[in-house]
Amino acid sequence: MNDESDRILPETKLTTTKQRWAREGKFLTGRVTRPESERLPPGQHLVKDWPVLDLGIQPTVARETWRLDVTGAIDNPVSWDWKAFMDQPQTREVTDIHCVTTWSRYDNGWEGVLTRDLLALVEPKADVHFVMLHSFDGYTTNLPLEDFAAEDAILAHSWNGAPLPREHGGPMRLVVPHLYFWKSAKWLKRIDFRPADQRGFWEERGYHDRGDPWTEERYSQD
Ligand SMILES: Nc1nc2c(c(=O)[nH]1)N[C@H]1C(S)=C(S)[C@@H](COP(=O)(O)O)O[C@H]1N2
Ligand SMILES: [Mo]
Repeated sequence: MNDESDRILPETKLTTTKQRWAREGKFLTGRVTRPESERLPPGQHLVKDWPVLDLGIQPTVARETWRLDVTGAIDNPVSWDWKAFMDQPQTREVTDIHCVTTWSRYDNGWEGVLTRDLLALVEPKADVHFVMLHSFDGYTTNLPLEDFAAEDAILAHSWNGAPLPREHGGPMRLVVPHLYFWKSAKWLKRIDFRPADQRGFWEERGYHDRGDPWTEERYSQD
């Protein structure tokens, strides 16, 4: 901007320091939270440890052979090896976990690729409304596109500063913080964009199609 009025603003030490903070993102925690009073969804209790829940198979997926395929009704299908995945823009954030078995865990630090950055790259076609996630253990789970595209949904390879442990879905899992944790597929291998909804593993077995913890969408009504 070369507007004259810009130049007569005083440049004090404080204003230049504050401009630097804005550039550097100082004090940004990356945290996405509700007011403390609304932080724990109904029927949940807090845990400090991190429980492991899965189908009993914890696949060993080496980074050397790992691949992520992004398929379906999209303009630019991708198949990433580990390097290609790590070459994508990386984001850090801190979010809470809410499991349908009633435990919640606060302040989990994730690092990985935001689903929004993936969406910008693959460009789903206009008729895409759902996403099906496929994992290396055979697990599947489905999401409406808007939930997959939440601003804090992330393809996470690290937790609290270290590589995501295998039992929690390493080398890479999805994390969708605003839904029950069964939507957060561990050991993710394929993301499939589709016009129509189809139920995943738990959704076929009595769990809710969407899984919003704030309205206790725990079980399916039909
Ligand atoms: N691939 C895969 N992802 C999965 C599951 C699974 O069995 N396989 N279980 C889901 C369920 S029911 C929960 S509660 C969380 C548990 O994640 P955690 O073991 O890291 O706590 O993973 C979800 N993602
Ligand atoms: Mo779960």
